[in-house]
Amino acid sequence: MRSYIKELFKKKESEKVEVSGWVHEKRDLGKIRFLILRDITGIIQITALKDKTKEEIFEIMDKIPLESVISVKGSVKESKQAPGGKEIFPEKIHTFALSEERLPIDVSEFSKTELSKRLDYRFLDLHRRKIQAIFKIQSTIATAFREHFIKKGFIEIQPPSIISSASEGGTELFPVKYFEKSAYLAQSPQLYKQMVACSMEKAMTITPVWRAEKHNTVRHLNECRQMDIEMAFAGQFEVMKQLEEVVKYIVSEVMDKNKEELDILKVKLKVPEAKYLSYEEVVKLLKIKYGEDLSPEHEKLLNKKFPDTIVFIHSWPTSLKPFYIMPKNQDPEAELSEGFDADYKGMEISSGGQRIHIPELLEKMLKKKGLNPKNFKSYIDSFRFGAPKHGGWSIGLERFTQVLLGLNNIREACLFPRDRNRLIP
Ligand code: AMO
Repeated sequence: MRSYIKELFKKKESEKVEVSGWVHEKRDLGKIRFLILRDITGIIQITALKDKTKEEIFEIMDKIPLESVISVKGSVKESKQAPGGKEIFPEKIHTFALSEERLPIDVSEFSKTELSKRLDYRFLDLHRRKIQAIFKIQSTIATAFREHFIKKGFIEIQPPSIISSASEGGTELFPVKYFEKSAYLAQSPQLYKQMVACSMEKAMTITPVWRAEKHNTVRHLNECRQMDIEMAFAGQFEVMKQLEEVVKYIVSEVMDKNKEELDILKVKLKVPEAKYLSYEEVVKLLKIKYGEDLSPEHEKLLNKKFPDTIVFIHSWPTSLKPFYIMPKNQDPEAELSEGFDADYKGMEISSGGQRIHIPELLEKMLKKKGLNPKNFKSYIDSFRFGAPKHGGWSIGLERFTQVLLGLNNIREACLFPRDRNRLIP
């Protein structure tokens, strides 16, 4: 029966084993052949000595192209030189799938193939241990997020992906053909999670969203996944506290569950501190113009001042926040709002705040933003039948993975990125 490579390191000397995986590396030292076999749990050395191994096995080890899939039956040997201290002496090798001799990208540990070429062959790029480490960690992030909020009594919701009008001002929409109506791909679960919070109180979701922004940056995708919460009877400070707690939990889970992956990526983590500053305090601290958004340079500066800290910037100007964010004192003329952003390691990871749950105020704020309340009728109506104060936020899953692991480009944190120029694979 097949064993995973990780389990082999617990086996006794001379124990018979069978392993399957990909040919990771090969070396020919005259009378010895080394082959490194890889599966999802690790790598192990297969060592064949000319006078102790069948001719046919030696031949297969000579000819088999890198990344081919094989299974090896043999016995475990202790070895000081082998990675992990154990190796296998092969008695039988079976070839499951031959790879083509010439690989279109370099998949070795020190691969220098540029990102865009790697993404053209992402399916092969995913053979690399470094890349696998990123997505194993991303799986921990999403699982920790879900676990944390389920334990707190949140319900997981599945919002629609096809919507009839914009939910985030400022970003563009992808139109879709929807029978006789015009429809769009969802930019956010925003309006739906609010409706759920106003009935079922505590909602969470991990869901894809689409943004038709034309710019091409290292921190934006046109399709990304968002991890959102929304809760009733909460203002911006209550939901920021929820964010602080979950980010700390996610980081501690990654530190605990992904030691090997962090080693492979050479990333050292610390559970972050939290700092709460108002927008006005940040304007003074960074000497920026009041009413301006933070630039990437400002975010980096903030990280220098508060390293390993989630920096919450609360009470933003209404003009810089979407229409659904509550203005201070429920006053449509208020300059400041109950909206916030959270920065970590020099980049925005999340934004959110308290929402408007008063239909008349919502209509006024929509108009102030140049939007037509008629297009939001059912959303506005949802607050006419018993809607409490509520708030929430969203963390971008790929953005958070990028930030946590210090990746230069968000595309590294997305399995199959969709951007202006990329729809394949
Ligand atoms: P916002 O648009 O700020 O807010 O998005 C929240 C978080 O989602 C991630 N994100 C993105 N990641 C990659 N590519 C993109 N194009 C992209 N756009 C956003 C970021 C960002 O901080 N509905 C509100 C949230 C709320 O108020 O609950 C919203 O979507 O990490």
